[in-house]
Amino acid sequence: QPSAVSNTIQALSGFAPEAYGFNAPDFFKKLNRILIIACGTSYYSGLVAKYWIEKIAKVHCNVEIASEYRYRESVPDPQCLVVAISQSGETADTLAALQHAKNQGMEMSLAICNVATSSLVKETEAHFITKAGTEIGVASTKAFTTQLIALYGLAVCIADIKNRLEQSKDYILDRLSEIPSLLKEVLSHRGAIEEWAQDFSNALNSIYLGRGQLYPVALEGALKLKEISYIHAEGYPSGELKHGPLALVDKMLPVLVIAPSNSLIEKVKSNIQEVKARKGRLYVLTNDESILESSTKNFHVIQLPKTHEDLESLVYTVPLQLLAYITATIKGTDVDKPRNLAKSVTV
Ligand code: F1P
Repeated sequence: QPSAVSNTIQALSGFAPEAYGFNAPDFFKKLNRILIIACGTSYYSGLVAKYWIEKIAKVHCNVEIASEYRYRESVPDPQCLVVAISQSGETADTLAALQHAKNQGMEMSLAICNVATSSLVKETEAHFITKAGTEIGVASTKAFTTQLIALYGLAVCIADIKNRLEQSKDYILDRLSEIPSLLKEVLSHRGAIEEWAQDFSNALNSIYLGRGQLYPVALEGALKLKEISYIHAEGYPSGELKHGPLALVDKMLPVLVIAPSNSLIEKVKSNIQEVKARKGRLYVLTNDESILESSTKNFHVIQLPKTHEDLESLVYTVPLQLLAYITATIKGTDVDKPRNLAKSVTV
């Protein structure tokens, strides 16, 4: 992960539009909306990107599941940039959704893809190739984090061209460049994650909670656990807990909470209390001192490094991938080739 992320940061070329294949910054100047289409893990990276594109570039952004979007009518907008995200670039639903967007009059398209020779790259006007290297496993891991880097870079790049950047590009790049070493630090928590994995491997169901851009990270963490360990896991926005999922919480249910000390932390703390009051087994990833202090037998806490709020999705993804990996290893499932799944779904 650290080297794949580092290589992808380098490929951003300091947030230059050329890194995305756009020679003329005019392309970015005139766009007023972004439509992201993708499936599975790539869809979740798109959901994180919506936070960045709207916050940093201040451009409207819709994120659509490609397998749904391809069959419905949307309002054509010639100034909309269609961003298709795919590790393989061969996912049939994503290719069909791209074609569908073009048929509806949306001609500007960008691929965020890991394979330069893929059909998706051929069918888009511009592209950014992520540096995830060869993804051996069927379940995407490095593809997700490198897609996040590409999408964060896109938000910064558009904001810069539209004169909407609140800090200098150099400052933002320095901050982003710290991520690979933070990921190394995250990986050093393997011992604690192994203990969590022992508990998860005995569970039938689990819940993952996150708020803001960490909600899609909760979805992705839950998907990884489902894909490779076959344990049922659902990701929810923490605030949604009281609108239904709270009924599931009892002393048998592991509830994983992504709780960095950011602007939403007080809300997340009250969500943690809601679970605690119902005797749920809590597994909390945080860098908040007061949460660390309250760790008990049924309240497990791992301390992660601090980073800027905008980049927390990168730091909090990797422990979830590691948790899924170790849980699957304990269960003895094939982590590289899970049952019923294909590397790219081409039909
Ligand atoms: C999309 C995807 C993956 C998933 C599995 C099936 O692939 O849903 O996210 O892990 O491998 O395909 P892609 O379009 O990103 O290649």
